[in-house]
Amino acid sequence: MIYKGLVERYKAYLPVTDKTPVITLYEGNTPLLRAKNLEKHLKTDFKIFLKCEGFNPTGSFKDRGMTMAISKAVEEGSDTVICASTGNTSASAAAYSARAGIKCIVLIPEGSIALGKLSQAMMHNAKVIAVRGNFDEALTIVREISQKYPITLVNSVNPYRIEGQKTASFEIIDFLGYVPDYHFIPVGNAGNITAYWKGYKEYIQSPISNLKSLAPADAARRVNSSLPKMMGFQAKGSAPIVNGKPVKHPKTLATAIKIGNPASWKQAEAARDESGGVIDCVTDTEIVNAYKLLASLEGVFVEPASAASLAGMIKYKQSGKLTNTKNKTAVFTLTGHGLKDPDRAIKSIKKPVVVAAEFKKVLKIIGC
Ligand code: AN7
Repeated sequence: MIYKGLVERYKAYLPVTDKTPVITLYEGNTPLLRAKNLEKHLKTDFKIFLKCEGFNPTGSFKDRGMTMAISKAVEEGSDTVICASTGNTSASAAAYSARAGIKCIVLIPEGSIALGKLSQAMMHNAKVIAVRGNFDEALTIVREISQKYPITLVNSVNPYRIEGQKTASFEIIDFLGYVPDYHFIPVGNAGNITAYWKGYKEYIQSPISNLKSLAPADAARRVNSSLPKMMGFQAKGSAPIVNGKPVKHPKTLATAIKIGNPASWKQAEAARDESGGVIDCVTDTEIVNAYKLLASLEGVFVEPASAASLAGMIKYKQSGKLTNTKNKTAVFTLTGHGLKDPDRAIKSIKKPVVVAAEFKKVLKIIGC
């Protein structure tokens, strides 16, 4: 069957009807890649799978939530949407709004979003407003605007965003045919960890999911025993959930997760506690290390925030906190594409060698 986007594929699990005007760029259906080079390099018993969300139409997982949020906004008669964003939400909202033919307003923290994301929002013709402040302040403003004016908020506090994003868990189960043991994921505003956890819980109870090993009658048992441990990782300078209090001036080079007061804080803690997982943090150095490993060992170029998931696993392994990993499956959500933030990539690697355009000089550099 020709793939027509995640709403079409998973409509039985989503709050849509035949009348919903589905706005889609055929998002979802992203690769779940086994990462054997990484397994070998890290000397781990884990079977590592990478959920490559950078392969979505605008280059991040946000498209899953945005197809739902924009479709529902149109269904409800809205002609304008608004969001605050560290970049990816704005790129996605702008693209889906363009496709729907509605207006899109985005507030971004000035100077703190990657260039690729800013260029997307602008190219898709959103009204881009850079505020002299951080993401959390921008979110407060757009929340207030959406309460006072007929403008639909499409940040992940919009429940349709979570509904769309939960389909990533469905795809993982459908692909593997079983539920993974661990799920590692970056945490910023905490919508995605909330969505994955909701998705896992709902899907294992579904009689039509592709769960080969689970008879429907056993579903209740599996809810308690076999859901993955949700392992969320914030950046150390922006780790409010780990610190137990909001961070006023969040810092990290992973600008996507530079968030000091996550909207879905409570839901993220619930995912952690119900699953027996953790929410912890990783340093920028650890993030960049994992970022380079993914690109150099697996051919998967992600943006820095995405690498927080792998950085977290490496940190836990090194500190001896991950035991009994033999034959266990760990899925890593790689949330956004590396091309979103080329500046960071160029800062993280050796510059190309420059030589004269001469055969012999080039040969010498190659070492022939
Ligand atoms: C690449 O775009 O919040 O914990 O405004 O872009 O669900 O917030 C982006 C978040 C991880 C964190 N990785 O996800 C925004 C925004 C990437 C991201 C996250 C984001 P949440």
